[in-house]
Amino acid sequence: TAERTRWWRDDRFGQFIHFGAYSQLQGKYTRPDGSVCQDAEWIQRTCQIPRAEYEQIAAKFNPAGFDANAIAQSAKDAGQKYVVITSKHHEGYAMWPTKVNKFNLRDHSAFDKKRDILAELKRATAARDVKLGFYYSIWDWHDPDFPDPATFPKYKERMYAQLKELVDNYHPAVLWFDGEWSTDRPNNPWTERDGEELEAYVRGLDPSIVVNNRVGKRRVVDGDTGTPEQEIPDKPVDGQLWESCMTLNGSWGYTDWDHNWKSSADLTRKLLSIAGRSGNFLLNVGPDRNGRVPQESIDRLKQMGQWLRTNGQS
Ligand code: JFZ
Repeated sequence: TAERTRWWRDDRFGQFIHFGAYSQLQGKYTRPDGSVCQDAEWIQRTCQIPRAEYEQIAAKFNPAGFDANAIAQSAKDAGQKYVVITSKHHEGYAMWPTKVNKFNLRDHSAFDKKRDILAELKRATAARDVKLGFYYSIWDWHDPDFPDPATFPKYKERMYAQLKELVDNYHPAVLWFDGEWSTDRPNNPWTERDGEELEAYVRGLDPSIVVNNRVGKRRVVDGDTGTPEQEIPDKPVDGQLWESCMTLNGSWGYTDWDHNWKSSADLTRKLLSIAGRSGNFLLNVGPDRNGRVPQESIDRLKQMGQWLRTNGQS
């Protein structure tokens, strides 16, 4: 762990990106009766969007404005040394051309068939000496084999195959797991064994990948890094490395209604407070349906970078 996490412990500040088929809705779903339901990356569940309709929404997704160079440059300018993007969130939609299923940005969208945004982001970050990692949800709302204990092993095989694609094709520096806490399988939860096995699998694919603790249920012994969410802990749990992830407003995925932006002064104070406690800060942006990062986010990252440069921290 010490060797593997050296860069991560030095780098301190990263950019989280929540981007998926849910971004197409931009935080709003209009029900057949005309009433409006709001949420971000959880919108499918919160608003109980029928599966077939959600698939139709995903089929229209066309993030033509996604600009990997602009994103990588915004990270660079902010003083962020790594980027972690959602490769697959709970909705089950893969943001790369996976061969495991068709529910992905290549095969199930209105997007340019020649483009691969994870490959674009890999190139753009590498060119700027910024590392790239992937969020990957164990919980999958789209795969019918996920909730049923009898078929779960089949889902697991596909999940393993997808992770192998991600590692072999993009060589991520981080795998940021989530959704091991799924409530769809109350009687057959993600077990300690499942977590141990998945972590060992990832280590076997590439031992240099930094893995977060949500890979398993044991939180402290699993993975390399703890993941407090939207909070700054007083002290690390059992000496574990940790990374606070936070939103710039109140949402992970893009919404057109959340204007509750934190100030750049507040964000800079948070970064310093986290770094002072030897933690990492993973600060989130959510591109809109076109793939564009909101100007409010860009401005805040820029201001944080300016402060860091002026005060000799970057
Ligand atoms: C998860 C996701 O459900 C959410 O959409 C977002 O991606 C966030 C970064 O991660 O939400 C969580 C996960 C773990 C905890 C709380 C919310 N937790 O451990 O307290």
